[in-house]
Amino acid sequence: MKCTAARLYRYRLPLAMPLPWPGAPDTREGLLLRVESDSGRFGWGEIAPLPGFSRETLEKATEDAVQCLLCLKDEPLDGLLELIQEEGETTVSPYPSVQSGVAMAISMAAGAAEPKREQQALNALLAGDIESITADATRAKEEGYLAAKLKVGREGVEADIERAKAAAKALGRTVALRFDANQAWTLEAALAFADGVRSLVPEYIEEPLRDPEQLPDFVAKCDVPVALDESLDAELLVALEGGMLDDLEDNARRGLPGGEMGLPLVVARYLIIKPTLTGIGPRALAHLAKAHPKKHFIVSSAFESGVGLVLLAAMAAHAAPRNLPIGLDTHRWLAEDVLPGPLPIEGGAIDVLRARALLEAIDTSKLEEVAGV
Ligand code: OSB
Ligand code: MG
Repeated sequence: MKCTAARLYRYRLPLAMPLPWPGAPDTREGLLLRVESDSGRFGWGEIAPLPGFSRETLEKATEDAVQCLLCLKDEPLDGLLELIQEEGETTVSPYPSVQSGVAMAISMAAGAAEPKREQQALNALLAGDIESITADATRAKEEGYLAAKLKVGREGVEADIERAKAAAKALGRTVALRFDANQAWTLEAALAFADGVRSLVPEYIEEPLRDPEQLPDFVAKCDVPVALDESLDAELLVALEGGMLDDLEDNARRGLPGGEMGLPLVVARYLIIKPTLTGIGPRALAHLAKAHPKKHFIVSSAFESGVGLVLLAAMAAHAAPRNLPIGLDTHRWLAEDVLPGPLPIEGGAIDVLRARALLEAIDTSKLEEVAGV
């Protein structure tokens, strides 16, 4: 099986509401990659650096992705897959957004990243004041969501504890409650929050600390599980792929010096995987999840288009052994989409097979082609 054609398209989508950080762009722009194989299969990838989060700009990613097209043409897909798997996605491009987009397109075209379940559970995002939290949490519970994630860290700790209690009350006992503090707190503030929400038995707190190197202290002093997001950068993931975690754990257990940088990785039970920002593809994630059965890997979006969201759901359903709810709720920000229909989300889960079928029906004549081979 070889790659017979590869095309890059650019999209620009209006937003239903402003992206939630200062200085964010007012439309979402990115690239879609479509590769075809001589077996008649095709694969999609999305390349959409997120301004304010990605180091690469869309212009840089575009230049690089165009170079990638030239390398794909007429190459055997198996060889490309092997290259990505053995040497890591960094062989493809220096940019995470390009790495994950190319890895997704190739593995889909090769049939090497097939979903292992039909339904992928999702997590609902909660933000805002107590009134909107209560309304959104009530709806999430009614719709059948199994997890909801409350954004915290923007107001005082006491206010956040009240917001958390309101969320927990509306969610009841059957919906897992997660928190994301986006590195807002000092160790003291984080411990105060954890103490205030202990009785709610949260599933985890994502990035509680301004200084993630203090995560081992946090974990030593409280029993709320921790998730890494911002501090799980591409380099740390590559190290994880290289089997570093075992060495780190071993050193930590024996009190040996060195490797402190990786200690957050040792103490975190949950790892939030944003492929667009970290460059990981479906095969590498499957490999990681297999090698680290005690960690929970949670695929999460970074405001991709519907195509990217479908691919992320498929990636989770391929690679994550447990159907832990994943973070795709960013689709609420899109006022329009490149997909020919709405995402098949029902009962707090996305139907991965119907979602992938949407990719088959994309009308490429309506997309702006940037390059093709
Ligand atoms: O705050 O975790 C964040 C998306 C892009 C950049 C930062 C973040 C996010 C999300 C994605 O919150 C959705 C999720 O993780 O559930
Ligand atoms: Mg986060």
